[in-house]
Amino acid sequence: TWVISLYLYFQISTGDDINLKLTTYRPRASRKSLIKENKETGLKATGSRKNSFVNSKNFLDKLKPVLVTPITENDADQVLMELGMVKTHEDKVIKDDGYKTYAYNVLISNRLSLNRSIPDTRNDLCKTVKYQDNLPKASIIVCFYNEHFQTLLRTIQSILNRTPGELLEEIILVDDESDIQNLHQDVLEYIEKNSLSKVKLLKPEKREGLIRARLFGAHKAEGQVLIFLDSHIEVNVGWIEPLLDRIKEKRSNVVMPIIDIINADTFAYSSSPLVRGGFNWGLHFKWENLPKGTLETKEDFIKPIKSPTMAGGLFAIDKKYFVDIGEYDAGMNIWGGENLEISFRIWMCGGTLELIPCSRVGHVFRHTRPYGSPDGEDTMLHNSLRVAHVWMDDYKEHFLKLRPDAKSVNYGDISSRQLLRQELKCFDFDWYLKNVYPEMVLPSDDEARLKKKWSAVEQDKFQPWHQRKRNYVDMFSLRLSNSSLCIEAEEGFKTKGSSLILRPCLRTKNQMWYETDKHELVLSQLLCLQTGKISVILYKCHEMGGNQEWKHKGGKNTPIYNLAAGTCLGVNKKEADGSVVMKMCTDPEITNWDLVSQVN
Ligand code: LR7
Ligand code: MN
Repeated sequence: TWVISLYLYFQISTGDDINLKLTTYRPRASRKSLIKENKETGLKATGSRKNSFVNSKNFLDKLKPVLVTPITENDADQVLMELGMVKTHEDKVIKDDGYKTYAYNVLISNRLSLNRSIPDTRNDLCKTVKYQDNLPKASIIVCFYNEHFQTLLRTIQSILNRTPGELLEEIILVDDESDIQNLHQDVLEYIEKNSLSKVKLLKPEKREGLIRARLFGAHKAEGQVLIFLDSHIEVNVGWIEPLLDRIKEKRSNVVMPIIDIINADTFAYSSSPLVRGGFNWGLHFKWENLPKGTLETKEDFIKPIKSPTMAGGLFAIDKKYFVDIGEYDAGMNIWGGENLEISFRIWMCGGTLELIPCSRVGHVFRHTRPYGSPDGEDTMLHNSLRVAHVWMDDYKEHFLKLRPDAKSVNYGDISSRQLLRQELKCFDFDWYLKNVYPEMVLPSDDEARLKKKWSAVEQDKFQPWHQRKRNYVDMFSLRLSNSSLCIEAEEGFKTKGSSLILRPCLRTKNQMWYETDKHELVLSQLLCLQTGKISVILYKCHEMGGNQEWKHKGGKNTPIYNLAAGTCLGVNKKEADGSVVMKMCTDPEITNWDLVSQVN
């Protein structure tokens, strides 16, 4: 592990990609003599953690770029932990500034290979599916505004690495007037230096917002199929074939991959369950469970699944069909609403919208959006009003009732979109609700009450599958190693916001930690241990990992690590009433802990 780690850091400091493949993992228990082999080079690293060696003098020199850096397997936690560590002041600045500009952990993104491997999250049956010959070629359109350089490059590399050349017409990057210094130039240089002949970098004359930027890209595209992707994604193996296959069957099939999760704090890649797109009367997109009976046989897990709406960012559509049904509403600004607009339009005007379970693409789900619109407009509201007035007939009243603030909002001229609807002879919204989305209920008082909580609702839309019952896997008190002091809540386990301090160990509720399968530490099954930059508090469990996700080796004398913070659980002084704080894990004074089981 240490050779590997050293190597990683060597590579990081030289700014190269991390080209190391760790293929062979033994279960944690039998890890004493683990072998790490780089398949492409045949180089091996063997040894225990304390004493490792490699079988070649020119180990570092000889490594050729390979497509792997597994970091999401359980056993690779160690590597990921290394990658996430904030070791210097400079690291901290990079990380903090990164969160401000991009709303995710760029420290980790910088350190990960652009060609890292990710787990194949498909159902096993997908591997046996045969697709038609002569699938159409795709133009992939990736718009970006102020995207983090390495993360954008990883998006591009993942597409190049996992898309058969004969199916890829081109990748069209649309730089939507990013104002990050040198970003445009750097991307251009990367394309030229690596002779990426299929990658084209374009730039509209002014900031257009993602909707018009996509239109700009689509108008330059030459492939038969358009695939839109966000700029912070990684496509998975075999992602494109099932999408193109379905479009080849019928050009009015609009298809989406399952959107896997790239954790914004750790960049760990994990599988998403099969959920479909819906919406609420505030016109916010939401994920929801599939109707009962959708998944009954084994085969159901790989069949296309009809979805009333799309999240927006990732889908494939026949180019001519895209034009025929009216592309996008060019009157929409910056961000929001276009996903419901195109969803309603596809269904109401004769197409279908489907999820393709065998196609998997990871997306960095951010907790916040790091940009607004240049003039401060609430573009989500502006765009939603256009959706409501063009497509929703009388049902728009439900939306308007929820948003009295919308009355004074100018949503521009919608006549050309109304004309489009007439010309396409689309079904009405009532048909859509009855035939495509019968599960949708009319607003109840409950939902009306929600109108004061829009921000909360918007947060919720992202990962509803996290909102399930907590699953406890262990229970212990946390004792400072070589002491008889334990962590407890200063203001009691029921107090949200309480800080944590050291007190003599007692078997009280106030010192009883429950660990969940998502690595949360829940004091007395109530509130979660949560890290700030330095402080540590008890807070409501949000079930989103990040600042509430703690890693440790178990047993005695283990550091307790928070990947999102890149730091470890420590104390300001090792005596009673000492405060629990976050510390550098490399601190010579690093605090280790004993997980003291409550039964013995
Ligand atoms: O002005 C802009 N110009 C741009 O080019 C603003 C954004 N963009 C780019 C941006 O760099 C990114 O690549 O547009 C893309 C989408 O912006 P994000 O990543 O900030 O949006 P999001 O992922 O938060 O939002 C989802 O909803 C949006 C509604 O307008 C878009 O449809 C996004 O594509 C969509 N993303 C997804 O569907 C991925 C899954 C997330 C969910 C749910
Ligand atoms: Mn996105």
